[in-house]
Parts: sequence; C-alpha cells; structure tokens
Amino acid sequence: MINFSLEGKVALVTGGAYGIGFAITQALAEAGARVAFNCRSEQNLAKALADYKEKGIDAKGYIADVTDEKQVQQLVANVERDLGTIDILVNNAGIIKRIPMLEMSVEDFRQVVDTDLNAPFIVAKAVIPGMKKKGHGKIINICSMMSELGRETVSAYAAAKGGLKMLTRNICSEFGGCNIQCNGIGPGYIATPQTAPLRELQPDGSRHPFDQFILSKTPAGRWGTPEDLMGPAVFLASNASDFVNGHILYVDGGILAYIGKQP
Ligand code: NAP
Ligand code: GCO
Repeated sequence: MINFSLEGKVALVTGGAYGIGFAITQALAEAGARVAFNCRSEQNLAKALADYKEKGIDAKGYIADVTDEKQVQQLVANVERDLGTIDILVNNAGIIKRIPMLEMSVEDFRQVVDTDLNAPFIVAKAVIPGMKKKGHGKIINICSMMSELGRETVSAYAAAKGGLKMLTRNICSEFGGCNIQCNGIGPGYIATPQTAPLRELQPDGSRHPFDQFILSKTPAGRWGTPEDLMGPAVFLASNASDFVNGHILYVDGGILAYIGKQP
C-alpha cells in the first residue's frame, strides 16, 4: 500500500523559523513526524515557536548556525536527546547576496558558499551516522533554479546551489546502499523574505521589473508560495519515494520548461 505517512519519524529542518523552512516543517509535522528546526537568533526562535503553536504544531526549536560544525554537532545531539535519532533531514537554511561578480568581495562569496553548500555537507555529515545505524534515512537539499541557470549578480549563489545539486547526487551514490535517499527540491521563484527585494513596488505603485519578468517566465503566471513545497517535501520524506534517489524535483510552475514569452 502507498505510504506517505511520517508517523514515528523524527525530522530536522534547518532554517525552519520562517519562509520555505517553516512551511516544510509544518508539512512534515502534519504528515505525522516529530519536528525540530534551528535558526540563529533568540528573537526568531521565540516568534517561530509561537507561530508553530498557533498552527497546533509541537515543534522543537534550537539556536545553531549551520556553518559552524561544533554548533551543528550540538544541534544534532540536542535533537537526538529530545526527539530521538533523525530520520529526515531537510537542508533548507540559505542566504543570497545579489552583487555583480566584479564588485563582490571574496569574503561575501565565501559566506554564501559556506551557508548554501558547505553547511549542507556539515549537517548531513553529522546526521548520516545515525541514519546508517537505523537502517534508513531521507535527506532533502533545497536547491534552486540557480542549480541549473545563471543570471547577473548571483555568481556565489549559483555556484553554491549548482554544487548542492552535485552533493545531493554524491550522497545518493555513497549512501544509497545504506537505504538512505538524498534528493533535492529546486523551488522556482517563491514569495518569501529572501525574494522580497525583487517584489518591492516601484515609487509609482507599479510592479518591480524583476517581478514582471518572473511572471512572464513562469507558465503558471504567478510566484510560488512556501505552501507549494509542502507536498513535494512530504513525498521525498516518506516511504512513497524509497526508490527515488539523487533526483532534483523542480517545483517551479514550469520555469525550466519554458523559453519565455515573446516581448
Ligand atoms: P529566507 O526567507 O531568507 O529564510 C532563510 C532561512 O535560513 C531563515 O530561517 C534563516 O534563519 C536561515 N539561515 C540562514 N543562514 C543560516 C545559518 N548560517 N544558520 C542557520 N540558519 C540560517 O529564505 P527562503 O526563501 O525561505 O529560502 C529557504 C531556502 O530555499 C534557501 O536555501 C534558499 O536559497 C532556497 N530557495 C529559495 C527560493 C525563493 O524563491 N525564495 C527559491 C529557491 C531556493 P535566520 O533568521 O536565523 O537567519
Ligand atoms: C534571485 C533569486 C533566486 C531565488 C531562487 C530561484 O535573485 O535570482 O533570489 O535565486 O531565490 O533560488 O530558484
């Protein structure tokens, strides 16, 4: 029988205080998992715990910076102490810096790659031994359109998300034999704080030119919402996807299939 239930599973979603991470954490909880998330500030933690409570979700929240290996090891130990060994990891925490390449400092480039590529390696490395012992595991890496495409100003982000696609395939290759499935979700353009600057109204009240550009590039004719990622996340976290491994599931309203509207 087909099984999308996450009853009895323990899930960790990095950067789950708001945005896409919040919706995915909510979805995993609604499918039956016991859920944990991390973020970097007490203020965000307190707000997120209240937001989960309002939705009737008993989420455990922790402060941890995913770029710091010691903090990640402590985070994983805390989740194991409070909820048990992690069955499902969602590497969601991420940042973007929109700076033309020749103006971008090496420090800025490194910070993006540290957060969007090195951190998923650090968190997966901390979680996989527990999954191996349990005899199963699901890792979902949040990739991007920029895992496939480039554009002006996002060199570090595209390099990191392209790398994350290949880290996904490599974790699949290395641990598929341990019954661990590692897949990616590649969201299209989703309305969250990360993309808010691209959707700001112009002084005359008209839409931001990038906002119009995305609408014309998306066959669905709209921005995605964090909720659009809930079903795909539950599928990749559940036994329904046990023979899906090393795959990137693009959830983009059709952007990658479309050449774009003729001007
Ligand atoms: P967001 O609204 O900016 O949220 C990002 C989350 O990551 C926040 O909860 C943030 O927590 C956390 N985070 C950032 N750096 C961290 C660190 N070093 N340690 C721990 N947590 C950290 O972004 P989003 O739009 O929801 O994006 C979530 C993921 O999806 C990211 O990987 C992003 O690149 C990816 N994505 C987004 C879109 C989109 O259109 N929005 C599309 C494709 C992919 P703090 O508050 O603690 O900083
Ligand atoms: C940008 C955007 C993107 C999206 C997303 C697309 O500036 O082009 O922020 O990179 O956030 O990752 O899938």
